[in-house]
Amino acid sequence: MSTLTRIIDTVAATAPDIRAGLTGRRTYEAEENPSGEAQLAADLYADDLLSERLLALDGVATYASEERDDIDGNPDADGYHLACDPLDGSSNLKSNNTMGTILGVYDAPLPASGHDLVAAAYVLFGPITTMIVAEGDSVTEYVIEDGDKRAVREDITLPPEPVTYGFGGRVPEWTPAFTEFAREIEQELKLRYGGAMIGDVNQVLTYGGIFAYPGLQSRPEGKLRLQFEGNPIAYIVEAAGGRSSDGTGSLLSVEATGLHQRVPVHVGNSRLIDRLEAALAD
Ligand code: FBP
Repeated sequence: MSTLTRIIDTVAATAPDIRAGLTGRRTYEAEENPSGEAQLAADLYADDLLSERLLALDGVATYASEERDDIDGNPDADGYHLACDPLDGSSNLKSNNTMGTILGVYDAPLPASGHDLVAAAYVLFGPITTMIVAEGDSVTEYVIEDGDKRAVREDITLPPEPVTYGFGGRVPEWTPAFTEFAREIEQELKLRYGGAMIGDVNQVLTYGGIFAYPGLQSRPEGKLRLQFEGNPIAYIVEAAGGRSSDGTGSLLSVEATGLHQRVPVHVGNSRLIDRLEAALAD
């Protein structure tokens, strides 16, 4: 079995343990993550479980996550470098809404370019637990039951006719150019924004459309982290025939300058991302 398959299977096998451990961990800890956000007990629990199990695998050199300052493992060792968002959308736990785990598998020490990704995946804790895995240009959806993953959709591509949109950040904080673009999209598509990027991106992967957490007037670099969120989601959407953008070009081409750097994230059907870039260039 390849190292990549063992990594993906370990994340799938850990998902039920994470889900089972959420109930009693809906309280905030005293600490903040490196991005200055409050950490839930569940964030730390999921991070510890994943780091312990993934770093134990042969062929895994390092593990980094949005919940810890530093990279663990041996950056000089042969093997993959893993970037993880252990609980994306964790602010949804208190209101019992969707969230999940994001993983990027890099073939270079972090921080690395999106072009160094060899695979990316996310586990979605929705009514059921599913996992989307992209490797090369193939994207597969699995249902996770009792830690086993069963393929239910293969060779996933974005439906050509977009249906849904989801835009993060407060509307008054949007730039005038993004606001103008959003006003157009609102006339064309249905709103699907649930506060967890992977839930919203799964709408786009399933029905077609666009998800964005744009650069804001007070924070032009946006909210989402390039290594743990932007790159893996861009890799998956591009493998499914869509496009990603930081506003000017593919997220995968954004220069990696810091482990916890933020980046504006826009992903979806290619022609919608083309229109977004044209609107932001105006
Ligand atoms: P976490 O990974 O810390 O949960 O943050 C990311 C996120 O929750 C995304 O999943 C989501 O798109 C966004 O932040 C929601 O932000 P906001 O609360 O500003 O709408």
